[in-house]
Amino acid sequence: MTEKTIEKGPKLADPIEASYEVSTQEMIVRSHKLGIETIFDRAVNMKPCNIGIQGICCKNCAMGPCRLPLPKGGIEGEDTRKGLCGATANTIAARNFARMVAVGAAAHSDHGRCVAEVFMAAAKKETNAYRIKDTQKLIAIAPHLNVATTVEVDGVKQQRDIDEIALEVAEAALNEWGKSSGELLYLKRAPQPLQDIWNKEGVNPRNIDREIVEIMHRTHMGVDQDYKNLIKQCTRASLADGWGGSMLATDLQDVLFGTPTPLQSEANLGIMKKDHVNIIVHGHEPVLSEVIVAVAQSQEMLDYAKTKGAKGIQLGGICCTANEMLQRHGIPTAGNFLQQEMAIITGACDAMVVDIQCVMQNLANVAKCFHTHLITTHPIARMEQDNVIHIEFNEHYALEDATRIVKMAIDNFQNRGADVMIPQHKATQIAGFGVESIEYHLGGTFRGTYYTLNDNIINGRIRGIAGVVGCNNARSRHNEMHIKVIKELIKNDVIVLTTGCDGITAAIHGLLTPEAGQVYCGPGLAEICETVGIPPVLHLGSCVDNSRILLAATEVVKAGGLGKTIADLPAAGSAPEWMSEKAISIGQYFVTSGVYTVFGGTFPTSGAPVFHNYLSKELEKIYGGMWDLKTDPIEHAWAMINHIDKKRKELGIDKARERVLMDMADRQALEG
Ligand code: BF8
Repeated sequence: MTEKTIEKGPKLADPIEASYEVSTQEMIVRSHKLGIETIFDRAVNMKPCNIGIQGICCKNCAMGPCRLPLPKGGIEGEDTRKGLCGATANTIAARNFARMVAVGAAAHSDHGRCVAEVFMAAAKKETNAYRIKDTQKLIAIAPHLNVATTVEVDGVKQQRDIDEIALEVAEAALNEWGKSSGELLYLKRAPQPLQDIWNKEGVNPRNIDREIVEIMHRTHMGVDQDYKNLIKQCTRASLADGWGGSMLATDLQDVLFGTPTPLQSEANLGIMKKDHVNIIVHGHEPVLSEVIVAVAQSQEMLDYAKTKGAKGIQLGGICCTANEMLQRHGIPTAGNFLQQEMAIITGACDAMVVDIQCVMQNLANVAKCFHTHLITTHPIARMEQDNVIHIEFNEHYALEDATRIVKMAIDNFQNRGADVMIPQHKATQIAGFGVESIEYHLGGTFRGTYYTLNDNIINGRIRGIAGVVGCNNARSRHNEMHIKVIKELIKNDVIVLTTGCDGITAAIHGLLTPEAGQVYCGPGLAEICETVGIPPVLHLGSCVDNSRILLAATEVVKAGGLGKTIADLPAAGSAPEWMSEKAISIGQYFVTSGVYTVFGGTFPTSGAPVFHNYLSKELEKIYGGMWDLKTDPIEHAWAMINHIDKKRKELGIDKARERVLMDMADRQALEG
């Protein structure tokens, strides 16, 4: 390890102000001692552009960038701000917003495409690294892709050959990215009234790629200049993400690698082990990491590690690759987005294997200070620094690639310096929930439906459902918003579904155990957690698995008693520390699926009040969902709870909360 002094930026981050989480604070202190700069230091030295942050800087042509700052004291009367071409603040903000949706939808969907290609290779039996694992899920999703699962032989219905179904599912799925006619097939999985709205508005995606390309065209200089029309296209592209690329990614991953079921694991930097080879997988696409897990657990590799003086191999994950490995294999989580540099700064990371998305370029600079092998694996995500090793993923040679990577990490164990500091903090977590397991846990084996969940919402033990998801953002104190928002929600009997870095945060702070119910929840939710044995915060996986939340909400609608569509449910969404363009795409498909969605931090349209107002008020009249921004965590949570209470009132179940002990007559009166 070489010690370096920080050349730029005289200020260092205050560890306590930078993070709400102790092991991260410890690693920030260590980084300062070692003279290693991290994102936390850069955040205190570089302020964001105040115009860009409000969405009112246009750099879509070489006559600009045209910057349209809000006048001091706001706008009175007509908003006369214009770019050189005459583009208004609304047009500029809407175009910028649309491009964020396009990038976010592209990221999720391209991930889904890669999985579909691996799925195709597995279906054709072209690779020995993958096979169709969950045939039950394959049979469940096939009809949604118009693939028959049965065939009639001599007048008797029989199940079709699994290989044939898999091949047709692979073909139908891949077709969703570029078919020349029709609409996205998975839209039909949504509640009918929601489909009716999409049909009426004409926002049904035609295929996944087309909607993203069309945003890029429409936002070129001099094309779409009507913010309402631009938002329609945002809706198409975002629905192509949530009900398309992301949902296909989730489904195909489940079929290939197994549908998650609840399991126990651990979370935080303390999962790394001093006497083990530590391999961290980081990114989003689980296709190579799945094979790395299998190889690292093989006896051959464990024996090899012992020959190098290690007691074993410890795998850990960062970001959504972590969530994928956690939910299917119980691989512990090393940290969330803002902890990626910290995992290397422990000095105990023998290899960090990265794929796509949310991988900081500074990892290479941090890795240079240690023995860590930083290995990029994806053809579309390489790094320029010369200490980075590139081993390109190919589904046909995945086993060989994974073996090479694991061996490199083992060989590197002996190069570890003496100065190792692994924080001791880690927490137990129960993760791996999904549409199927919620049905099982809250419905029981006999009923196997969402009836019990609905019943507990109707009787008021559960006040409502919140989806709290998304990133960390170095502009706010790491993890603080996430935890304060979640704690306020569960304290008020709102059950939380989580994905992405929010899920990791909840795990690290001890909210993913059934015992958390007794400590942090209101009496109703605490009772459910104790009776059913679930945590008050259910971890549903990675960010593409937000599609699981859409389907869970649809199941709640189907189970009855809580309205006819997602917008009727006592439910709300939140991304308290968002930073990624993917979050904007997710938010847009939640809003246009009927969910009131609150973001923390900043919102990239605040400099264009008319357009901003359209997103935060007018969209509700069309889709039943709308955007909101709340920067204070308690206000943020209460905006969601108030929305939930509003929906309870509209459903006529607000009285039930006041009288939890009801007799049969009360119930009949309520139902009547
Ligand atoms: O897709 S929550 S920081 S890791 S973008 Fe990235 Fe945000 Fe984390 Fe997963 Ni999602």
